[in-house]
Amino acid sequence: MQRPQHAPPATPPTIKMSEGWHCLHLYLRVNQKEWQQLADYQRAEGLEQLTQLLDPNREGAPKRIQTSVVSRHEADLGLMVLDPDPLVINGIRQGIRASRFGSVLVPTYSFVSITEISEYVPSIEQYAERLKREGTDPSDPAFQAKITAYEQRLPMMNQQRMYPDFPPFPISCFYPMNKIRHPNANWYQLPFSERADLMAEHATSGIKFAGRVSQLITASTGFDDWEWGVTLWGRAPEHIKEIVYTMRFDSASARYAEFGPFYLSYIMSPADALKELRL
Ligand code: 76R
Repeated sequence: MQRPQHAPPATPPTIKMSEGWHCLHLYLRVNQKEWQQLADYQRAEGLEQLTQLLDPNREGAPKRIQTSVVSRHEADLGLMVLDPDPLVINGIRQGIRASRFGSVLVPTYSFVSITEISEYVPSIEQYAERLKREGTDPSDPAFQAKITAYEQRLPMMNQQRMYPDFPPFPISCFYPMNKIRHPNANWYQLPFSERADLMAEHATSGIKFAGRVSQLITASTGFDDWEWGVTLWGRAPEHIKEIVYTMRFDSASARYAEFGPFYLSYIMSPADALKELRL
């Protein structure tokens, strides 16, 4: 039988994506009153359950899970969880709720997103075009050297965007952001070429922080109230302030970006984080 022209593709319905991972940022606050009501043996049990649940090396753990201790008062514990299966991620949230600490660790903020490769990451051809536009002569050996270096870097960079590893940095900063749709500054009405130029300026400004800050942009249009989640990891705290401040001057941010709340946190093992929380 002939398929009607607009039939959807014949792939089975699924909650997994064809590529990339689901991501959850989850922030929890200690309810001191609930904790005080637990007997010693219940506290010990809660600690044991949580240490086990959040252990990145346990069997069935999400592909990535990072624990941190949050600075601002809205939360005490921060979790960042990534996995191809959103129910494995949900298992962390439900596992906490169903544990002895279910009413002790109360979620106060969360952010749902997915990994992606931005449409503004230049292909090799676009990169070559940009070099030419910026005045590098294709007959100059430096031109070919840059192309070759980019060809080698791109697959690794794309792998890191879709299936990220956590960098070995002790500070994490998370915030959600949008590109605005204001009558006088509407990102979504700019032609692609203009947006690509603005994002190229943004990338050039960001690259200066290599080695001090590592970033992961996860997409949340349709998944959460903001369009992206920005996760930054810093080698030291001052780099976080500096990158966010500096990048506000990029035209893409200065004119078009708006930001939500910032959650700064200190990365620790689950056991150390729970100890820091005095649980
Ligand atoms: O990934 C890459 O390196 C390619 C270039 C690049 C893209 C496509 C890039 C580089 N970013 C890209 C996309 Mn970014 N980024 C932010 C923020 O605080 C702000 O002003 C905004 C929050 C920071 C701090 C940051 C850092 N970037 C994006 C997008 C998606 C746009 C889309 O797809 O529509 C957003 C929302 C966004 C926001 N960016 C870099 C950085 C840094 C540090 C870099 C350089 C990374 C490097 O070392 O290569």
